[in-house]
Amino acid sequence: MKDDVKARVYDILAKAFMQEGVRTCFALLGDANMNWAARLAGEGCHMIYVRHEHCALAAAMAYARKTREVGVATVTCGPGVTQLITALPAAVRAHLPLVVFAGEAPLKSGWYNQEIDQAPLITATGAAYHRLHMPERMPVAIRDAFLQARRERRPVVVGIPFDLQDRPWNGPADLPKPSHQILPRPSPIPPHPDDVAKAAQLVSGAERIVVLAGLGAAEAGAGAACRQFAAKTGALLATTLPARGLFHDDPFCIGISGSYTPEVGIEYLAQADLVIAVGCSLAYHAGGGGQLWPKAKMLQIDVDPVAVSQGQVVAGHHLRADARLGVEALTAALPKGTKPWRTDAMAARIRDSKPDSMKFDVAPGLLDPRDVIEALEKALPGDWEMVNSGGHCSWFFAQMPSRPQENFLTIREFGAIGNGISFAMGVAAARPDRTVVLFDGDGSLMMHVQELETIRRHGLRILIVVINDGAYGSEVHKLRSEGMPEGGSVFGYCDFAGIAKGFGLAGRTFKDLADVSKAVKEFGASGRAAVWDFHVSDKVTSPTIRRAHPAKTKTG
Ligand SMILES: Cc1ncc(C[n+]2csc(CCOP(=O)(O)OP(=O)(O)O)c2C)c(N)n1
Ligand SMILES: [Mg+2]
Repeated sequence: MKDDVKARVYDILAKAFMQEGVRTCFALLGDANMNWAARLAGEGCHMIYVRHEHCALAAAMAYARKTREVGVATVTCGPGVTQLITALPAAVRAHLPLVVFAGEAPLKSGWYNQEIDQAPLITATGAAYHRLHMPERMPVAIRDAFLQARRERRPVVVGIPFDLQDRPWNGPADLPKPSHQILPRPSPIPPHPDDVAKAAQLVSGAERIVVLAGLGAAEAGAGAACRQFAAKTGALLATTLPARGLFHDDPFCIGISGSYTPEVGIEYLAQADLVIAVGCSLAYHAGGGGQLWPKAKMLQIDVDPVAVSQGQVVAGHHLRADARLGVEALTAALPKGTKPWRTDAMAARIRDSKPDSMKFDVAPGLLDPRDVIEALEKALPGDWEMVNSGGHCSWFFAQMPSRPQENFLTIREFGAIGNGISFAMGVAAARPDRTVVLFDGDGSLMMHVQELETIRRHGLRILIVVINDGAYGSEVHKLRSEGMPEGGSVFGYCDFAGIAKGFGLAGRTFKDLADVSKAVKEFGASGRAAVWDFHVSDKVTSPTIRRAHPAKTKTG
């Protein structure tokens, strides 16, 4: 029987989320979450209603990365939950704290068409799943879900049968203290002096040092310490892809280390005799699978150093510490006047070299993607937020070295395409005062193109740059290198400007680059979201593909 006066469980659950500090929730509604979501909105939470559950979760991932808070999404039971299965592994691998409010099928029915055993689906992705089946304990369970997400830095999905959500509230009047009030806040870990002495000895014996900073270095605020260390030792600086821009204005930064290393960077990394990885998990791609610095010893400075990462023995020397404190202590322990590798001539080469100088034949009417990125790098304001997606084209748009790390986001840990538009929405929600620029491929954008409607409806200020080669370029280039027919990966240049207009956004096709600066100014003044479609040649092959997939057969 309905009780219209008494609070219901979903009312209390909405309050429990609000007192966890949730101010934005990415949602797609159904029977099993809509009452709760309506109450959450009523409590003042900013709801972003997307068109696919995957996009709700992916947007929450970007939101969590940008705000360093817990990202929140909600889906209905059954088909709402199964849609999460591609985003969750990426969130797990990227160590993103998320809480997902998921409905579950009602307990009272003997049969329900959307019923599925949700827990094993979710736990198979590496996320945690909690069934909340005791209404009186649910606020504590929500608090614990936030605690777990924060402490373990991973997604936690709470599944709540919707008949239980609908019941009158019979639990305690007061909510438990929220997670952020009871979470331990340990201070950054200083290094042990013995480890510092050993690391200093290693550094003193090296002549060509590269400091490789990861996202952990950025999060620990270790950027300045790394620069000081590099200045004292004459070292060069590099970052992983997600930490791009941490040294954006340092003349001795060779750019990204890994699959996206520019030409000059590859040359210098190959000469290194010591790589110092700071706040960096040493993922497979960061060192080009061990190929990029064949002569170098490896010292890892990290709160959780490892010997083996992603199937490879990575670091033989370790300094356990907070990234900033570790680098500062190491710098202080070094004598002045170590042999510097860096020279003014190197800085000039780093500044003046193209990321990739290979020549290709580009057919008239098409663009070289490298020129597109060079033009945008010059034209786009430095304080706009940059979001990078995946695909073959991601090599090209990785090459924008002038942009600071705090304005950059990419999450690539599961290697899935189709996330760019969601990540851009998450960043736009996290930084509503900023303009967001998404760089995406045509295939990736097409995978969740329905979200253009969400962007328009919520008035999100996003410029989508499509590097459109009319194909799944990654597959095309690999198939070509094998001498295989590429037909199944070629789609032709679809009209993204027309598609954008159909969704109520501005759209434009670029056949040349003469107007890019003017277009950027017009876009900035318009206040509208837009899709810019750059038709590029599929003949321009990235260095990564050329290295990993050299042509086996001439295809002509
Ligand atoms: C969800 C998912 N499906 C398929 C793939 C395989 N895949 C990797 S790159 C790619 C092509 C992406 O095309 P596009 O976005 O146009 O970028 P391009 O490679 O053409 O530059 C595909 C299909 C994937 N990584 N993720
Ligand atoms: Mg493409």
